[in-house]
Amino acid sequence: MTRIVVVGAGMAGILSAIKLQEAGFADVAVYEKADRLGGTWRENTYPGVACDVPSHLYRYSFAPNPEWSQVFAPGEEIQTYLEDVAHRFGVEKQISFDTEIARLERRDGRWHIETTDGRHDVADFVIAATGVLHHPSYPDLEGLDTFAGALFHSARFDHSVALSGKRVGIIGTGSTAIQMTGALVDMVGELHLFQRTAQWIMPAPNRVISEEDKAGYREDPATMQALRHKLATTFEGFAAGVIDARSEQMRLVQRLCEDNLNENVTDPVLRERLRPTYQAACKRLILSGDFYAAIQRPNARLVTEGIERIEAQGVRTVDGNLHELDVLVLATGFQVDRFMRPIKVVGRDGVSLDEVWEQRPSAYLSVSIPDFPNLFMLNGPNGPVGNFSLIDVAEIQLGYIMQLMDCVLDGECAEISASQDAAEHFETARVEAAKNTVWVTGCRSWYLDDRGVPAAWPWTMAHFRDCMAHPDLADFDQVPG
Ligand code: N01
Repeated sequence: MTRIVVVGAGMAGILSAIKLQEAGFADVAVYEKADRLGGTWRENTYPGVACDVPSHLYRYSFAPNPEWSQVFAPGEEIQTYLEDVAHRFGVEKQISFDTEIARLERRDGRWHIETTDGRHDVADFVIAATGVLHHPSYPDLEGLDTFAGALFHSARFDHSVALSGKRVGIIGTGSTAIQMTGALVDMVGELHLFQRTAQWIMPAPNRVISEEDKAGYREDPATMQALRHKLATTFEGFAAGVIDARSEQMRLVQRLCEDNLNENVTDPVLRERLRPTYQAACKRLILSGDFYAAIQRPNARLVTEGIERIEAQGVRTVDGNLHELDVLVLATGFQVDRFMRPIKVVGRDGVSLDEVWEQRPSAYLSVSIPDFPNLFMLNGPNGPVGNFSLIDVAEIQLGYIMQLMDCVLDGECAEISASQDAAEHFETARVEAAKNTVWVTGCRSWYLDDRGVPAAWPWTMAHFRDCMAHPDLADFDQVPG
């Protein structure tokens, strides 16, 4: 019987388990290092956490949900949705919780799996569903360990710390910090937001979905489908805009963001401190309906002076001021180049993934790595990470991966992986196309790799769908059994 191991029980791992079960695979194991499924939605529990893709778009195509409470559902609701879907489709039993994989090794034509607690398994295929925004990035700030108050990363939010009336600092102004600012400002005594780089904010109020609308979606799912279609069209239009920095869509986004800033921040000094000096959408565009109001509350302080060091009492900025704090939250993002790592992955003829990815991660069409046969990635390197529903992306990738698996299962070959030539050709084309995108118009962001090349899909969603519809088998090494 074909054995398949899925790494990770987040959104993409659950998807894999469901789709593999549907396709008749009876021997599927999902390894999850935590004690609960949910991935990013299990880990990010900070106040204000919500998806920045509308919920009617961020859901499995086979599990529409008429119950979303808001346009951008809170994280907890998405976590419950994922748990509910896993339960409804009966895949929870396939998940081994508290089981972290330490090593994946290709030996004797199969994948040998070793867990951190010394267990072993063997599989014919491995699907890595390990996520992108997973490993917290901690800032390299002097004195971080000397802070006397509570200090934690946004993805490790410590809910045992009482915030009411406290002086709370947030380092960072990415999507996380912006969401947290709106949620915390009225709860805390003082909120100090440490901004290294200003952000363009696209106005996007998080409207509550009425009971009447929900009843309509329940009674007539076609209306929900129509809404999803409308949202997808809007997002794909935006995504088509970001790959051409001079596009009409980018001009519109720029204007909407400028109007938002000009019309909603009254103090001209604060307004200019909040005004970015780069093109809107160069960094991942932030959607928010409450940030400007929050940062203008009397107890909110925007700190734009650079951080000199962290001291026991708070944050010392380069102008010599000490911003005294009780709590410091690091909303400083993620190490986005990890993917399956720190798992030690050893492919054909002993080749190690750490060596192959020594400079930076790459993969043919973001799913397959030369010399790592029968191992595939969902939301792997350089895929469509920005401005799409990652659930849609994973569903499309999984359909492609299952066609590659069929080549083996139909006996056409024993192992399949992208050829070196195809992977190099894809990478060259991707780097070339990325030159036109808004992501390279002069800002620092997590989209950019060590060379400053966007580690993202620089084409349209339609092109992604075309590429992923059917594998071009000429691009693959197929080793006979
Ligand atoms: O992280 P980020 P994030 N000193 O990398 C600053 C997704 N997301 O967690 O801009 C001072 O965007 C850094 O400053 P700068 C979404 O895709 C999704 O906010 O580099 N500051 C920046 O402001 C998002 O894009 C949802 O100058 C330092 C911030 O930290 C992605 O996650 C919700 C610093 C990091 O911003 C990541 O967002 C929220 C230092 N030493 C987020 N180091 C959902 O939909 C870093 N910074 C679930």
